[in-house]
Amino acid sequence: MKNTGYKRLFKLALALALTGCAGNPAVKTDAPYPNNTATIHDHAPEYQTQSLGLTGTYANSLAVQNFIRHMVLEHHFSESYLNSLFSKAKRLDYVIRLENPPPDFGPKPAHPKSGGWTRYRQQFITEAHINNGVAFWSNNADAIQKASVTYGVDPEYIVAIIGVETFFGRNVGKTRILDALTTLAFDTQRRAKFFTTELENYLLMTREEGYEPLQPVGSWAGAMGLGQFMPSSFRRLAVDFNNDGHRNLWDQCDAVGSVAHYFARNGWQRNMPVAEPTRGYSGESTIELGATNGSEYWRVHPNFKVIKKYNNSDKYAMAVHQLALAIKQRHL
Ligand SMILES: [Ca+2]
Repeated sequence: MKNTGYKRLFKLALALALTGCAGNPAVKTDAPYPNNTATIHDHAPEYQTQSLGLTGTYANSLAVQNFIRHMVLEHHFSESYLNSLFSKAKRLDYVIRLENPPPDFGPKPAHPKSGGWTRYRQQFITEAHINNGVAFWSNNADAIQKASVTYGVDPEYIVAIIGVETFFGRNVGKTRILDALTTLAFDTQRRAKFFTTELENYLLMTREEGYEPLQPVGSWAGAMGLGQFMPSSFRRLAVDFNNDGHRNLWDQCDAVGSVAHYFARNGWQRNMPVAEPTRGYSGESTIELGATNGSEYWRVHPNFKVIKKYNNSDKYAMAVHQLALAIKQRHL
């Protein structure tokens, strides 16, 4: 076993030396991922045939029991292992509150709220975001260049997404993913089906990637890493961009490659326009944003819609676009 460890270390060192990905990171993130490679089976010895039973918060939840049964039948997880895992899952009240905002009564306004865009923009188009974006780009120059060429994505948009999502890795979230997704799947209604599927993907992801399921942390909604991927996106689109044998979205290099891959798979076209200001509303490809001093109108292109695949909001996509341009201007 020792020999395997050394080989792995050697391979890791070689991969880092070749790619130059991990050198001089712009920000240091606490590692919210396991540093061992134990698989899920290590915790579920095969001789354990007698069910240990479900205890804890979800001891009497029929929905959790049914979910465990599904994972056993469909994906051949050990029942006693999942019982033990879900016995440690916690119901998080703040997650329930965030998923259920107070209802918005009244008719939908014909125009966006005055000032809504201005306030949103002020959160992301800041000196700190621009300067840290330039630093992130410099510190990950090789990876960003390689990702841009490999996937055909303009580099400034890779940087800007990571800036808007997690302030370049500083805010990757502190909620245990297992707790977040268990709470959302079994203690909320609105998107319970979606989150149940994400929980299923999460357990599969931990098994495939060798994560200990109680360890990864992220957003209250279960998004992970610098690019805030949900588990289904992680399984489909994350890439091992530093070639160390693991897809690790808390790693800057893997995150850069994975965000670019996400964009490519959603149809990004390099060197094509994203949006430009226009005067007034002129049909399908115009959006209206509520600024403090009146509405702004923008003509948007297919790349704008690709950004919205990441987060389906005009304000979000416009913030990514404007941050990308600001970072690029200062980087050059
Ligand atoms: Ca990797």
